[in-house]
Amino acid sequence: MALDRKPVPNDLSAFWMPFTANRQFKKAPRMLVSADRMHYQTADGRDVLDGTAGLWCCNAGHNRPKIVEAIRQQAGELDYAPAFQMGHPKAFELATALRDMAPEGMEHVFFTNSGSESVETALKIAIAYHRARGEGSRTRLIGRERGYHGVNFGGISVGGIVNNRKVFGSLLTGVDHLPHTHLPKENAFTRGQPEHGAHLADELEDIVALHGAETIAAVIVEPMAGSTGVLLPPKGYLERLREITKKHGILLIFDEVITGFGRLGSAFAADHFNVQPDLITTAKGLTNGVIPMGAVLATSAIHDAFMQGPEHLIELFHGYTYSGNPIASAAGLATLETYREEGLFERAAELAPYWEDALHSLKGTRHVIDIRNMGLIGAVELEPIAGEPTKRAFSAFLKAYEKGIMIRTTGDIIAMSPPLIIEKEHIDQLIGTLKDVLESLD
Ligand code: PXG
Repeated sequence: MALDRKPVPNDLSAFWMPFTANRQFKKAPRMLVSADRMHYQTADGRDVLDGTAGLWCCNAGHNRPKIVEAIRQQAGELDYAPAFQMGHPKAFELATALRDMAPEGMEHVFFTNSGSESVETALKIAIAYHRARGEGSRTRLIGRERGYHGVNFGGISVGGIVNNRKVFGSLLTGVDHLPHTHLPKENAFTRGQPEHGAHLADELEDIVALHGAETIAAVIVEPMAGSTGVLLPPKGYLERLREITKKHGILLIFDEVITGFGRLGSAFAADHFNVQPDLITTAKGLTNGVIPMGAVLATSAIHDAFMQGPEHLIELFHGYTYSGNPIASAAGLATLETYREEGLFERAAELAPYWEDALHSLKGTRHVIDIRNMGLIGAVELEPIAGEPTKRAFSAFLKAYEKGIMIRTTGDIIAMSPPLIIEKEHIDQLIGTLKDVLESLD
């Protein structure tokens, strides 16, 4: 049925695909042609259950009427307005709506077009903030091993994924890294936050002792590391990081590109863990993934540090052609309304125990060496094939797709993050199919 309406292109060569094995893909393409609520439809006419909310972004599911209509209407009313020295109402409305949803104290919103741009923006704001306050020596940025902060130069510099860094030259200077918090020996098969590892935050004291606090602008971490396999913060870890950063006048940036907008059962991870950062980066779920948009949330203390000097001068020399784009803003407003009207964050929290039980029922399944979960996110770690890391999990991904479920893999870890509208029977299907797939793998 899908085939006669949406033919598959017969030339795949021009599109250089992102983060994809291009040659392998083009020999056996996996083509999605439509989507509705919890399902994608493939070019060969099959339904595939979306176990990943696209790429962790379609938190309200697909083809949601309010969002679709808002985009349609906005395109016909005001398609584009200059982003610098001009405004349009929806960007201001969305900033206010975001502030109202954001953790206490996050009073201001800077719009970007992606998570990567949100990260660059936050890092630049952090450095410029210190300079605006007369602490121009604070330029150093601290990230963490196994951190993912997008693909631009700042983000890969503070990030901690070797393949995203090693072929791209010398990166930013003045960057250091905290150790990651993944301790499988101590914490395997923990439900929710692991017990062990809070002490790893104390490594920040060593970094401060090495470089001097007066050279450090900010620490950036994902409150829960998504891309490198759902690594949850050990109990007490984020609190400790907040304590140490505060003590030394260092800003704390939470990269909530994945954890924002209900993934953990609260609007933001900062709420969920009750730890207040200075800056929050977002994207993805802000527009339900439908139109590219990101945002950086900042406290008044940070914003106000820039609001000095003559009023006719630009306070921050930063921004994008599409910052607060009208159609993206309309999509964002409709998305936040959908989350609110349907109580989707609360729904995620309510479903979390069912999700947790379902995921952990995979303990004992062939190849499974760890399971991690929180809110509506989960990871199943597999024993790698000796000498061929990533191969087993990628085989699982291919088989799962054939059997009608979409999962993500990173290394030998399977990650799942379904739309927050998921029903219990979908969870059963997702986990049941995954079990069959794992049992069938070499
Ligand atoms: N920060 C975090 C924490 C992210 O997860 C980005 C920044 C960059 O966002 P953009 O919009 O520039 O892609 C991300 C993105 C995966 C996967 O499967 C994860 C992301 C993107 C694509 C795939 O792990 N995270």
